[in-house]
Amino acid sequence: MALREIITLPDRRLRLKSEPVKRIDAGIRKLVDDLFETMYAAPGIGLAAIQIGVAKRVITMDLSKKEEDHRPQVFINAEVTWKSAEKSKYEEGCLSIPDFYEEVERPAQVKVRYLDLDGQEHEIEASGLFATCLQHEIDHINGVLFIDHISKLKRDRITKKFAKAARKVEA
Ligand code: GNR
Ligand code: NI
Repeated sequence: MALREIITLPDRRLRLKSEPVKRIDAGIRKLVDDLFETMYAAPGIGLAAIQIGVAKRVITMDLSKKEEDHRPQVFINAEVTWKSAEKSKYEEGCLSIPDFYEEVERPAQVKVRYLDLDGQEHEIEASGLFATCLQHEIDHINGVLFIDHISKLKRDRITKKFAKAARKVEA
């Protein structure tokens, strides 16, 4: 396992559309291990491979509470197959947009189709935080960030802040 660096705004790789996984081999299993190590260390409740610079449709997640045992989940080639008309709001954050939190409105329930690490296909229905996190991570593998779902005014403010911070580091 290896701890990997999480890429942050304004890194343009965050806007890439990730490629489907064709074969679940040792490379993919290593990628999943690295994602878990990096996600737990951050700490975060979900992580998409593109956040460590790998444009493959691989997502890890663990929604267990601190007091509970780890409940690691892997979603390969995940896609939303159905969204509820009902919406819900949740205050989101993103490891690739550090220290910024904003309420995001999304479908309250979704159905998601994906492959597990054995290549078995599943279709699940999610609600609550699970639905929010799945949509946040599936957005990542499509090059979409949670700030794309907030007002343009707030999005521009945060985009500019990160662009300016990056220029300072460079200078
Ligand atoms: O750790 C994370 N917390 C979180 C909180 C609300 C909605 C989504 C998330 S995902 C985030 C980790 C992350 O950036 N995943 O891409
Ligand atoms: Ni994120």
